[in-house]
Amino acid sequence: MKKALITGITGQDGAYLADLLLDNGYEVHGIKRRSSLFNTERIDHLYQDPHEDNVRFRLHYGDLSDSTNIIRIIQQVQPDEIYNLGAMSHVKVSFDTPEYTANADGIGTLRILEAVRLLGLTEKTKIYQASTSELYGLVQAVPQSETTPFYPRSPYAVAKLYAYWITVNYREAYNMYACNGILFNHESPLRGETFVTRKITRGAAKIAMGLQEILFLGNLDARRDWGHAKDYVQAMYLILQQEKPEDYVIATGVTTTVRDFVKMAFGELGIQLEFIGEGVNEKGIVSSCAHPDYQVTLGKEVIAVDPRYFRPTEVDLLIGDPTKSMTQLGWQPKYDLTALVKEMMEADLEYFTQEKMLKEAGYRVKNQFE
Ligand code: NDP
Ligand code: GDR
Repeated sequence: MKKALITGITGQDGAYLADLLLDNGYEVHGIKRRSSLFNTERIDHLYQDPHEDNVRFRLHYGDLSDSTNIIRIIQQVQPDEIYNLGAMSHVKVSFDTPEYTANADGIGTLRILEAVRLLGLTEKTKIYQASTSELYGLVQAVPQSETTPFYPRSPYAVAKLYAYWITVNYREAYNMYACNGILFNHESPLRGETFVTRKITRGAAKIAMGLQEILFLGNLDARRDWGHAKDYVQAMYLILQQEKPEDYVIATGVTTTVRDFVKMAFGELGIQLEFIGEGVNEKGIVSSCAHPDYQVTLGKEVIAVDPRYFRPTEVDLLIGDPTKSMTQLGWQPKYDLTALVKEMMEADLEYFTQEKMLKEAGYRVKNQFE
C-alpha cells in the first residue's frame, strides 16, 4: 500500500486530496497544527480511531517552521509521496506577516526537501510542491504557461518563488522526483471564507436571506482564472504518477472579473445586479429579483467597495494555458465556472438556512471577521 504525507491537510486542497488518495487505496498521513480550537472541520468525515487495526488515515502534530518536527514525521512515515500544501496562503495577509510567510511558505519547502535528502529517501519519496499562478504577478504575457517569466507581487508570491526554485534545484542537484504544480485559483464550498469567491457566495446568501445588508469588497476589476479544487487535486496526483518529474500549469484558460463573479453568484439566486460608479464609489444595486422569498428591494445597494481590501501591489490578470497538463497528464477539468458558482451558492444557502433557524431559536451565531 502506498503511503502519502500531506502538509496543509486541514486546508481546502488537503481535504479534497486526502479524499482522493484514500479512494485510490493509499495510507494517508497529514500534518496538522496545534490550535486552541478544533481546526479539522474539513477532514472530520475521514477520522479513523487510531486504536483500531488497519487504520489508513492518521494525523501528526507539526509545523513547517520546525525542521526537527518535519524530519521526525518523514522518518516515521517513510512516505512514497509528499504533497506540500501547507502555507500561509492569503496574499493580502502576507503583506501584514511577510517574515512568517517567508518562513512557512519558502523555507518550509526547503525543510521538506532537505529532510528527504538527509533521511536518504531521495530514491523513494516523490515530492509535490504547491506552486501558484501568483508567481506570474505583474503581467508579462498571456495566457501564462510553464515558460512565462515570473514577476511576483506580494510577500506570499516571493516566498512561493523561493519554494518553486528550490524544488527545481533539488530535482536537478540530487536527482529527486520533485515537481511544481503551478495552480491557478481554485475554489469550492470548502474554500476559506476570506478568499474573494467564498466571501461573495457567503455574502450573497446572507443578503438574500436578510442576514446581512451590504457586502464590502476590494478591487472588482481583478481577473482570475477560477477552477474547482476537486479537479485540481486530481492534477496534483497525476503530476506524481509520471515517468519523469516536471512542472505543470493547471488552469481552465478562462478569465473572469471579480465583478462578474459577483453577478453570477447573485444570479444563481435570481437576483440581478447593476454596477454604477467607479473605483471606491462603485456600487452594486439590485435591478431585479425573481425570488419571492428573498428580502431584497429593487434599487437597494448590496455591494460597496472598501479600499481596506486593496493590496499594495495587485495582480490584475491571470489566465492560464493548461495545454501541457492536458496533453501530457491527460488532465481534464469536470467543472466550468457556472457549475462551480452553483455548487458554492447551494452550499452557502444551505449553511445560512440552518444558521438562520438556529438564530431564530435563540442560539448565538459566531462572529465573522473578514
Ligand atoms: P488553505 O489556506 O485552505 O490551507 C492551508 C493549509 O496550510 C492549512 O491546513 C493550514 O493549517 C496549513 N498551514 C498554514 N501554515 C502552516 C505552517 N506553518 N505549518 C504547517 N501547516 C500550515 O490553502 P489551500 O488549500 O487553498 O491551498 C493549498 C496550497 O496550495 C497552499 O500552499 C496555497 O498557497 C497553494 N495554492 C492555492 C491555490 C488556490 O487557489 N487555492 C492556488 C495555487 C496555490 P490551518 O488549517 O491550521 O490553518
Ligand atoms: P488570490 O485570491 O489573491 O488570487 O490568491 P483572493 O480570492 O484573495 O483574491 C482574488 C482577487 O480578488 C480581489 N478582491 C478581493 N480579495 C479578497 N480576498 N477579499 C476581497 O474583499 C476582495 N475584493 C476584491 C483581490 O484583490 C484579488 O485580485 C489565491 C490564494 O488561494 C493563493 O494562495 C493562491 O496562490 C492564488 O489564489 C492562486
